[in-house]
Amino acid sequence: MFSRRHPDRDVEADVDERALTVTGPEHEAAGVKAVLVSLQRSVESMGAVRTAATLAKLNQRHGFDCPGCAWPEEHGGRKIAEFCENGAKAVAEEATKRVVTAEFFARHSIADLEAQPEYWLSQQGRLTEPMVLRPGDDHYRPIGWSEAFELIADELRALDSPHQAVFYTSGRTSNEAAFLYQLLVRSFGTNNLPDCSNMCHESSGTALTDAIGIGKGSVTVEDLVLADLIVIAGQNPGTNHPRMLSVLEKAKANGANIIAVNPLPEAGLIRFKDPQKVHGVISDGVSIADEFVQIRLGGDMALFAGVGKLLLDADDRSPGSVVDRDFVAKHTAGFDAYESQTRTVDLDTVLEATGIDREQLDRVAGMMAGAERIVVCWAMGLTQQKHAVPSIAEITNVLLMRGMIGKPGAGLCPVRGHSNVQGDRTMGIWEKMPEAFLSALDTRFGIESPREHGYDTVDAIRAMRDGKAKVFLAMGGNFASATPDTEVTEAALRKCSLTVQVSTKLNRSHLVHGTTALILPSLGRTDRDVQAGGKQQVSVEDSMSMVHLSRGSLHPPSDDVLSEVSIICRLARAVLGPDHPVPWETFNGDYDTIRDAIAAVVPGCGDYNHKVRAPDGFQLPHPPRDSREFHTTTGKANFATNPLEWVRVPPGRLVLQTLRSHDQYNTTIYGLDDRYRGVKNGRRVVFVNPADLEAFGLSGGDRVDLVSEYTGADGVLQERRAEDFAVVAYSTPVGNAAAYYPETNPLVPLDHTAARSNTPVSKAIVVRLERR
Ligand SMILES: Nc1nc2c(c(=O)[nH]1)N[C@H]1C(S)=C(S)[C@@H](COP(=O)(O)OP(=O)(O)OC[C@H]3O[C@@H](n4cnc5c(=O)[nH]c(N)nc54)[C@H](O)[C@@H]3O)O[C@H]1N2
Ligand SMILES: Nc1nc2c(c(=O)[nH]1)N[C@H]1C(S)=C(S)[C@@H](COP(=O)(O)OP(=O)(O)OC[C@H]3O[C@@H](n4cnc5c(=O)[nH]c(N)nc54)[C@H](O)[C@@H]3O)O[C@H]1N2
Ligand SMILES: [Mo]
Repeated sequence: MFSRRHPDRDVEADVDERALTVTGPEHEAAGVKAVLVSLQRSVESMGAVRTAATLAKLNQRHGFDCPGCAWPEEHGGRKIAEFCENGAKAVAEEATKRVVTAEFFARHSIADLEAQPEYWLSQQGRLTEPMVLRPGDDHYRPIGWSEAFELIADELRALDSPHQAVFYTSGRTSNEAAFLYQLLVRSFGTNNLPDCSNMCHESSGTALTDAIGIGKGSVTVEDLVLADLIVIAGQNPGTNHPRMLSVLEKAKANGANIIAVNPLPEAGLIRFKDPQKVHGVISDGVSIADEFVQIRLGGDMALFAGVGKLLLDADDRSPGSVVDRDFVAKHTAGFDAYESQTRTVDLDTVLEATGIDREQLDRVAGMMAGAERIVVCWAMGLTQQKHAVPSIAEITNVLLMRGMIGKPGAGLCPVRGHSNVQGDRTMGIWEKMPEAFLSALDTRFGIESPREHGYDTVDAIRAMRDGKAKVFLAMGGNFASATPDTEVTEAALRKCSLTVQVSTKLNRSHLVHGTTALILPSLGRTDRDVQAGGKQQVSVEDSMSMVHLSRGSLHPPSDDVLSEVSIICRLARAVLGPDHPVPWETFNGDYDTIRDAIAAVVPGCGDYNHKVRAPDGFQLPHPPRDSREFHTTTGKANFATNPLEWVRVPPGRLVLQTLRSHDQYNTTIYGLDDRYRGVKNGRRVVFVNPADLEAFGLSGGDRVDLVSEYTGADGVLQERRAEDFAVVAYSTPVGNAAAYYPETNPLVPLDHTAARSNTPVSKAIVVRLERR
């Protein structure tokens, strides 16, 4: 019944959105339904036997790392099944038996495929052989691997400068592949290494590096379980990090309070049933948030500034009870400036910016003042704002004042997205790696890495748009759909002489192509990887700096699919020639040799091959967490003082956030339902407060166009349009709306980026609704 799909037919994917139904949000996450949904999904696409074999290995010591999110596995004996509904969906998506063959591309022209939605494209199955689109041709056709590598090498060598090439990375790439990829790119002569992190947690890295000297979070799972107060701001764990919920449940069982700061009452934040536990399945579930702060979009900096002021007031009433004077004196710099600025914060402004009332602000401050071990978690609601960096700095200020860094049960917890996005950065995927890394790389390999900074994601789009970059290569991801300003980005990609996508599944980036285009199919996390030296394993780093091995075991979708490591090594040989000092062939044959190189170059990775083989892997050093050491400009943790910023709603307009439904992984759409928000059979919906609907004379179900309004640096008003969305009345602050990414990416102006991190502002776009 579940045999491999016949390649002579397309997979049907129902994309009819006319059947949209809206039932209103659910008030709890997971539970029986989640288990059933995940198994049903997996069986549909993988078959029953493959499902059982695959899910049994997911996140187990001798299995593979979940290609879903970057939430860590728990230590000390894994549960029988350490996965969640959405992890199972991510696995089913990759481990599907459906395949896309040369015959599929012969049947479908580019124009034909371009007319299909992203959902349909990904449902067609795994890519099975390298394909090329030659200049002027309207179909992808098969090409041999060697010929493909020669073609790329010829294009790269024909450039006037290595800086005319851009090398993107998405966050699923293993540490081994990431390390070799940056080595190839730097050997070639550029730092043009944009990655998905530029659109994701770049703001966290920027703020934390200033404040504590390292861009990573300072807590472990154990700290969350020990905390007595956990704040979750701008994150929807029920959908995006479901395994986090069982940790929150444990923390609550230990007596922790939880504050959820979010414009939306997200199901997982309100109530949760643990599908991993029998009692969870049958009980009524646990109430997660003790305090739900329904904040206005972009109000977080004001919230934490207001809390800071109230904490100082509380300390005045009982000196030393709130401010950790000892920690502040010994370990921090800049407290006096922070204190004098924060004392002047106007609480009426805070109430206006956040939209909450004074009683709730007092309650939140009271909880922050009374707790002994506080963890603050955040994700895209904080990082994708214009003032993301100062907002995260304000959170850090409050934790520093309370001495909440470098002690058990307390700290900063940016919750990462892609399963290895943090590891990729550790391995050197960054357009501005520090000098120490580059010189270690040069010493190890006898190369000369370029020193001038490269393009990040937004700058890479500008460079292609302006004709400064001509070759685009992506190690995974879906650049055309994931980036802002779709029309501008697509035009930029189309200007390239060559676009190359290393991918597992078909996506829009294969159809928005340069003069010549290549699709290079790669193995995924779940696939068996056998090289000259035998069966290989790779390593990954989770959101809490734990590094461990991952071994795929499934039969690859075809014999003509290469691992990312092989693709990089063979491409390097073609581009850099046989005399290049890096032993590419040795690396390709045995990944232990790559790990030896990582040990020599990457800070904290000494003895990598040995340490990564410990049953649960090893934890990378984190000086603030480990020993309250801060490698900052002052040698101490830095308080920040920034002018207070928030997001205002212009009259007659709404501020729109773009977010994920429960049935997608970034640009990969699993289905058309958002179960927790009560939406079925449709993604072109916009969630609006009923009072706004009334003011606009609209009602639920009406169809509208979303028109974004943005004034550029030249003072000229720009408009962008996304057509035909159904209006859904929803609980969101007045003036704030929400709609799904990537359908709304055409509305995000390329220049609308966060100060300093250059992250696209995907969570605050001024729009008007135009009735159709
Ligand atoms: N199943 C699944 N898992 C995923 C992903 C996926 O697409 N699907 N994506 C992965 C990736 S790459 C990432 S980065 C993470 C993303 O994980 P999240 O950051 O949880 O993802 P978003 O859907 O963007 O949700 C942002 C949340 O922030 C809230 N929010 C928006 N603006 C504001 C604001 O101004 N202030 C506050 N306080 N809250 C705000 C929104 O209401 C929403 O709850 O998930 C990862 N895991
Ligand atoms: N408007 C708006 N835009 C956003 C966001 C938002 O919240 N709103 N979020 C941003 C964020 S947080 C992120 S992280 C980016 C995500 O940006 P990307 O990482 O570029 O996008 P994904 O959709 O995760 O990429 C999916 C594709 O990756 C390929 N793939 C999957 N697994 C593998 C693998 O193992 N190897 C290889 N080689 N390829 C693989 C498949 O072909 C699949 O089609 O989007 C950003 N864009
Ligand atoms: Mo992300």
